[in-house]
This record gives sequence, C-alpha cells and structure tokens, in this order.
Amino acid sequence: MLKLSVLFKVAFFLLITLFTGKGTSQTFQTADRKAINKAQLLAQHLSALSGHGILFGHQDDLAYGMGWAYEEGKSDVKKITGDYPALYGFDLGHLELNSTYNLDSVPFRKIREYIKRVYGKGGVITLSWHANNPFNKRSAWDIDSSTVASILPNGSNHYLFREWLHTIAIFLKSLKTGSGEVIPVLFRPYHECTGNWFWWGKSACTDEQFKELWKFTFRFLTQTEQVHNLLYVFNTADFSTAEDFERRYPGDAYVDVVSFDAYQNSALPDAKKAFIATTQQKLLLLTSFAKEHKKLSAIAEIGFENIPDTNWWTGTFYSIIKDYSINYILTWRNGGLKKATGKWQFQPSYSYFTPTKENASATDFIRFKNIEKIIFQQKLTALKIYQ
Ligand code: BMA
Repeated sequence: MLKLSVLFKVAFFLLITLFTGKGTSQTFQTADRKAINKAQLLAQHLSALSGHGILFGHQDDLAYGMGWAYEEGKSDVKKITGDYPALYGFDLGHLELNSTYNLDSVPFRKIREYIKRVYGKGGVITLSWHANNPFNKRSAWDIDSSTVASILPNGSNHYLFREWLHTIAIFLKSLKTGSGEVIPVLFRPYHECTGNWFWWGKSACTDEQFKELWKFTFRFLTQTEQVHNLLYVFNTADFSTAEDFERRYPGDAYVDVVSFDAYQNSALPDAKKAFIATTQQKLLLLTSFAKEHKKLSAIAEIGFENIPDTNWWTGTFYSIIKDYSINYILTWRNGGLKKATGKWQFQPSYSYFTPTKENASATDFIRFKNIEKIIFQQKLTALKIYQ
C-alpha cells in the first residue's frame, strides 16, 4: 500500500515535470506587466498544470476550524487527510477600516504570518475582500445604488476610497519572507459580481460602473501604489450564458484568472443532478473563455454546507470538475468566531465545508485527496512552483 502510494507520487511528479517543461520558456502574460518574477512563475506553473493538476484550497485553514482556533500547525483538512491544502484563502474585509483583525475576527498580523508560512512550503495564497460599503459605511452586504458612483473618480467618496485602497496596498506590499522577498498572491476583489448581495453586485451598479471600478482599482494598485505581487482574479456568481459571464469582465489587460463560485444547496437527487449539470455547463463556458483569452481559470469557491452526502467529494464534486482544465478550487471556511458578551468566542454551530471526523463524507474526502490530479500541499511542495 505504502509502496504503491510512493510510486504514484513519483509518477505524478515526473508527469508534471514533463508537462510543466521546466527550463523551457513558458509564457503567460500577467495583467500587471511589472508583476514580480515570483508572480510570473506562479502564473506560468499554474498555466502549465492546466489539464493535469487542480490545486485544492480552503479558506482560513490555518486560523481556525471546528472546535479550535489559533492552534499551531492545526488544520481541519490535515486532520482528516493527513495533508494540508495547496491553496489557502484569507479575507481582507475591515482592513480598509484600519482594523487589526478582519470581519471574521482573524488578526491581520496572523494572516501575514500564515501567508509567510504557506509560501515557505511552496503553497499558494488567495485573498478576497469583503470591503465595507464606502458610501453608507455599513457591511459589504448593505447595498446602495449610489455606492459605486460615489467612489469612482469625481464621486463624493473617491478620496476616501483611495485611502482604503492605499491601506490594502500597504498590507499587500508587506507580505514578505524573512529575507524580504515579496510574496505573490491571487487577489480576488469584488467577488460574485453577478450576484445581488454585495454593494458592487448586479443590483447595485451597472456593468459599466463595475468595470470602471475594477480598472480604477487595478491602475491605482499597480501605478499609484506600485503593488506588483498580484495576479487578478475576476469572479462571478451564477451565470447561464457566455454573455452573462462576460458582462462585467473588465478586459484581458486587467485580469489573470477567470472564475465563478458555486454551492450545492440540497441533497435531494434532483437538486444534486441539477447542481452537477449547471456547474458543468458553467465550467464549459468558463474554460472556453479562459482558453480563448489565455487566462487561468478556477472555481474560486465551491462547496456543500455541512456536506450531507457520503460520496460528495468523488461522486459529485470530482465528477463535475474532472474533465475541465481549471487550475484551482477553494472550499469555504469551517466554523468561525463571533463576538459574544464582549469577547471573541468559537461558535460550534457554525457551518463547515471540509469534513469533521463525524461527517458522513470524511472517508470520501480522503479518496478525493488521493486522486492523482488533485493537488494538496505535499504534491505542490514537490513541484517547486516558485523556482
Ligand atoms: C461569508 C460568510 C460570512 C463571512 C464572509 C467573509 O461567505 O462565511 O460569515 O463573514 O464570508 O469570510
């Protein structure tokens, strides 16, 4: 058994080395023409892996999980599978307010430490940003149709928003190794942009306003702030046609990765069938778009809350993605913390997206992890994608 798995690892590594063509000149044109070498390498390696390997990711994996928070080396993914994810998501929400911890109470100081550790192991980092609403000063979900117009150039909140982006830029530039090397990041701002629930969403601003916001953000970060460690991830919620997917796409010059988010909401057989069919349809559109526009592609969030399906990982999830050349997928956070009686407290009733030991899909999650094409930390470390 052991020998066989070692053999698989070696075979996998050789296969990938062949396909990534180390030493040959792979080209992936990053949107930021001044992107640091490590960001270029990340993009090129992901691009070379297309069709051969899919990175598995988990949000807040090292920070907390079901029943624990901030315990050294702990990870719910590792607890079940014996390995860490290859991709780690964290959120920047409330950094714009100069808060020392994010909207889910994770200290930015800790996020920075985790990012250093992940990069040290050859892992990949992705950052989302549940920014507060800069117009009404309430949460990301508090929509107001005046918001985006107010932060674009000439809007009443434009200078406030520049300050917010400046704060984000300082943090992004501060992501460095001990020897001062800047760490590349897959940056996913203004996510689920075809949904109706965020202030940058479909019901809150026009497609043109959204594109302007994206382009302004890109130019501000790359030109004004000289942030050069980012690959830009465009992300939608549901869409049914190519036009629908593209309506808010700001253009090839501003994007490195195209992606969508997809969640299964019911275990009923018909709902499961529909989830498989619609997600595959979206993958078909996404991957054709990515190919045509020479972009990377991903399902930036996918999952089934509390995974009430014994074979979900291989039976539903892998069966959906296996024939599509996406580069990565990310599952959302497990559990969380909430301020109660003045203190941050763990909320055991919170939902989870990777299994606990007791969860029905735990064994299947291990089967999923062992699929050759699926990349967790150990395989990724062996690939040395930053070299
Ligand atoms: C959402 C939920 C929220 C959380 C936010 C940012 O999907 O998980 O509870 O605050 O993401 O992580």
